[in-house]
Amino acid sequence: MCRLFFCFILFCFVLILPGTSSVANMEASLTARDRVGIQDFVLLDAYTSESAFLDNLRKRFHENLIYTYIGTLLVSVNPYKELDIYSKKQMDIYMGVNFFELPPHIFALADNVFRTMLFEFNNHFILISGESGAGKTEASKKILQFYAVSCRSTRLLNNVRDRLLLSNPVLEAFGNAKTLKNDNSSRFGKYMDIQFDYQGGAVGGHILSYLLEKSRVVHQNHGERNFHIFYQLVEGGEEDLLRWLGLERNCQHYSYLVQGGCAKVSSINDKNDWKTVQKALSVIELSKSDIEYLFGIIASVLHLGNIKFEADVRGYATLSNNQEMHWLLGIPAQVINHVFSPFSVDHAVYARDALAKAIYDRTFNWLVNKINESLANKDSSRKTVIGLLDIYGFEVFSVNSFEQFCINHCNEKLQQLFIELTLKSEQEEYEMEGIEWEPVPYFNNKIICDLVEEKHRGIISLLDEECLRPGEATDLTFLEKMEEKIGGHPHFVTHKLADQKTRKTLQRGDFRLLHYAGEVTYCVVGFLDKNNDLLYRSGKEVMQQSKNPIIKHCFPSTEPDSKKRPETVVTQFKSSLVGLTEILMSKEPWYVRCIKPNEAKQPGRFDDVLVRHQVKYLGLMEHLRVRRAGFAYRRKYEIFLQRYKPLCPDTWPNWKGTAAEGVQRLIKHLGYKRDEYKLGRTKIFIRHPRTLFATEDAFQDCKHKLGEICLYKELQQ
Ligand code: AD9
Ligand code: MG
Repeated sequence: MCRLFFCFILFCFVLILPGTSSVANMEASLTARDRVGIQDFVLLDAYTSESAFLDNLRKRFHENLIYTYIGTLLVSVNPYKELDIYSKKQMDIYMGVNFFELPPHIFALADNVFRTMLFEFNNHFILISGESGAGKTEASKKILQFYAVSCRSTRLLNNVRDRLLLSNPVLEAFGNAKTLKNDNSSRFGKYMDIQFDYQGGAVGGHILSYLLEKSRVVHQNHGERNFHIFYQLVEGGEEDLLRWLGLERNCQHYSYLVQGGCAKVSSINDKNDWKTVQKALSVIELSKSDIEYLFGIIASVLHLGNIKFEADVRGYATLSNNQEMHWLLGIPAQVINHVFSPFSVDHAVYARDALAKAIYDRTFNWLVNKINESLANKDSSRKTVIGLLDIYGFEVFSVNSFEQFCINHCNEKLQQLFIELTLKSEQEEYEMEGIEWEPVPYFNNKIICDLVEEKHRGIISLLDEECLRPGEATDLTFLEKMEEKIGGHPHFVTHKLADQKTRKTLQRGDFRLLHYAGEVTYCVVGFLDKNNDLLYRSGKEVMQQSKNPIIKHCFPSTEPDSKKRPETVVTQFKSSLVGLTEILMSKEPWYVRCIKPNEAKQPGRFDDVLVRHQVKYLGLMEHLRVRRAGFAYRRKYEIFLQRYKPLCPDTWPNWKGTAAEGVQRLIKHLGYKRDEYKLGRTKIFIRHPRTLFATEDAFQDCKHKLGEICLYKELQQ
């Protein structure tokens, strides 16, 4: 326990000691600091200089040292190539070793979160952020793999471990896709709790998913793909299976797969991935029939996309026969016909796409629930959790729509949380504790969050209002409403409101938001439609008649929306983000900030302008300044005194006065220098690690002297 405590304290600091890993050897052998840079920005001499920060990051990147600390925050630069630093051997090296002893690594962070959780017996989360393609999903997988190897193992626990690990390829197959930014881009947000027992065994898990980008099912931009699973099935599915599903082994045959013009991607092996997913599906306890029904649905979506309509003599849509889909969904052909028959051809295409999106989206949620059932911890004993948050990163395309608006707002909210927890609350704590403090200025993006989500006049409210006026409102009236209500906002501009120079860069149907991470121009077309997300009642009713149990489950006949208007997409998303923030705020935070070194996804290229921009908007310089100027360690007087009181005859074995007075007496006895510490209202703040190291060393010595009895007593307390 003492060892753990010591580890924890040391973790709060950073020292450079010679390492032993291969990364460590690499760093050690390159003694010239000039060459490999510094492994913690806190130790950088010119710590206020952005150029020095960038130089350090670049130097390390070119030496394949992709990780650097700012105190306990880990900065990670995507190497865009496989590095030999994630092997089992590397995991062993980082396991149970103090944070400062080895070069920065995602494993070091994972290990320390784990040990802090065990020691303090409380809940933690790791927030992994960065823009699309920066390496968030890879980082979260490395952390999970580290826990899978490092945590206590028994046969039972190994089952949980395997399920946790294999939930990843399944969710990636169904929820990730190739975009222009990233060949394996997450198109949903994922928060995963890993639950540990008090001995550190992984006993269960739970996943929350956020807003899947379902429009991708029916439409992909040029250079992008649909969700991986479709291509995996068509490319990798066994002959028998494809025959049964009525599918051809040719992606070009399916209109939902060819719009982006890149069904084949060199970095993706759909055939192999299919095998991985098959294996994973069985480990997460999907039954053989579940799997058959699941792929029946995936195939039906492809068939649905190929339905063509013709106008009959009265102008109503009629559809060509599509036998496979009918029986895969277990719904008679004439009943499906009925869904589209009262519409015009255009309208029928719209209804068809809405149905395909709904089917896929609900099946995805069904899958997440299934995974959760298999991860559920049956034992009710108290447990602690480490949460991993890996969401879709900030993204800007040449045309940005409702989906980017939601994704970027989600990133804005997480940046706000980061600011709240690090820059704001840290500085507020000094103020609250009465510690003299030169405030570090920082940009607070609350103004942008408010612009989007403020009641009555935020963009979300205005959008919802327009969605309440069917028939009257259009995307353009929504734009006008925004111009009217938030026209003067410094982070909002449209063609009409812009000055002459800016106007040239905007179309009439655009609005531009100045996000924390940069400007994004959104095309307003489709906002109302996507936010309303109408699924025709007839479509829903027909799905309820399905013989496919997954579909039946996903379209229950008792849906609460029959009378009440369902919440709009953006409002649901907004509430789920509030829920997420609450989950996170109740836990101890740790951060991984991922940086994308170039837009070309190439190894060895470090684009200064691009990286500088990310360093800026991720708030890394401000974070560094607060870390540098602040105090590395703080503890409540009671806790500090409790541990170190044996070091002073006045406080040992019992101190009669207040804890604050006891601590004063104690540190006087220990000879703390005046500038090394500050006494707050409820806590002692210690500036440098070395001061506390010395105290901890003295404590360990003293403990030996006092012998086992003392140790025993302490453990009992
Ligand atoms: V998005 O917001 O989901 O679009 P991410 O998740 O930030 O994005 P991802 O982790 O998917 O990005 O990384 C993109 C690609 O970069 C991966 O597919 C890898 O090819 C590459 N990458 C990222 N991190 C590493 C790494 N540590 N080592 C090697 C990496 N390659
Ligand atoms: Mg991702």
